[in-house]
Amino acid sequence: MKDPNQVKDLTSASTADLLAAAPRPASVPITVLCGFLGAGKTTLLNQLLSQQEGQKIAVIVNEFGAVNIDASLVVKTDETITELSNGCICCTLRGDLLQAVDQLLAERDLDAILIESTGIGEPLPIAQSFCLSPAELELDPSLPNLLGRVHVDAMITVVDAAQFFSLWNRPDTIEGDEFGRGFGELLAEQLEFADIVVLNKVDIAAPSDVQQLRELIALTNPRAQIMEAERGQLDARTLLNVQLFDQQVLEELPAWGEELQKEHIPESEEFGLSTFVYRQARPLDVTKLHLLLRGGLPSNIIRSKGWVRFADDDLATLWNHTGKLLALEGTGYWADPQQAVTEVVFIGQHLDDQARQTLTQMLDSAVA
Ligand SMILES: Nc1nc2c(ncn2[C@@H]2O[C@H](COP(=O)(O)OP(=O)(O)OP(=O)(O)O)[C@@H](O)[C@H]2O)c(=O)[nH]1
Ligand SMILES: [Mg+2]
Ligand SMILES: [Zn+2]
Repeated sequence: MKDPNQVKDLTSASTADLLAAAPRPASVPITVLCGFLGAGKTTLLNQLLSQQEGQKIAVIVNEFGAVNIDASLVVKTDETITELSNGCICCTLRGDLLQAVDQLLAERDLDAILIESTGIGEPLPIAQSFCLSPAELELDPSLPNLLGRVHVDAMITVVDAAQFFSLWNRPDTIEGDEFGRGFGELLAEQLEFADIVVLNKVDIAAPSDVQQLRELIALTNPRAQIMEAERGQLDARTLLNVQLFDQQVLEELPAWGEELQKEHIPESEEFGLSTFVYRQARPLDVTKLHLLLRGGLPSNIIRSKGWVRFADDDLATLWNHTGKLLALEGTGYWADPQQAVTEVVFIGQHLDDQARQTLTQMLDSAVA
């Protein structure tokens, strides 16, 4: 039998009361991993995912190059992995980011979304994408509005503590910049708008560099939590669901409004960065490649990564190079050795036809 009081209550309730009583999907927390090329974002992402048993997590991996190597490196669990390639989610792929998140929300009930930015992405515009409507972001107003459906939990910047200052002091400058600024500009922004800064690679970093980084962050972003890590090994409870992002604090910074007003030139353009993919179907000779790499890569190549197929084994070898460090590690067997090809993505400055040709000739000389 119906309770007459309940019927009466409902009929007298206002529309607002009824809406409030209806189950509302909770806003999904988003954690964004930023940090320069090769700092250790994917390494940290994998550490975090390995600690999330039973959680429904979606992962978005953004690569500046046309080939998404990172997506193949994210640990295989039941997480959905969305690949956004060939651009940057802080600028050229902003609309794609909104659409990707909207689609994830439509497809699944989620506990969290983890996003890995490209190494040249800026945290502030990425955060703004989840704080403002498409119209406020001056994007196509028909793009999905995520307000109220997601919120930023924390912006995390990963730093290569071993190579930070060599990049910071790199003489290359932004073309035409009246103050002669270079990569330091981007590195500073990545530190400035982070809620958490992970000083990674402390195993190979000079203690004086780690200390200097702490001092720099204390000066430029005193509200950031600083953590030191080796291969991103940190307790996920200190990084996820921490509610450290504070929109109000950011809104008060002059940079918030400036970012919305200025024309955002993609960092790739600003720093003259582009990518080149080397592909080779014939297997490489391991000794030849090692000898060739002993001389180092051209200094205009800042980051390179991909897969190498060697002639004498069926191991898929991961090529992972950042700044002055290059690692070649066998990570497992090719799913189909007949189809295996060497594919390495190079990210660097001045990657014109001549530079591409030089790289191609160099690597071709290692063909078995
Ligand atoms: N020695 C040392 N190497 C590390 C550490 N963390 C990561 N690496 C290595 O650094 C290289 C780059 O790591 P990734 O996690 O791919 O870096 P990333 O920031 O995701 O790189 P991009 O996505 O290309 O910008 C890899 O060869 C890692 O194995 C660390 O703490 N110590
Ligand atoms: Mg990565
Ligand atoms: Zn960008």
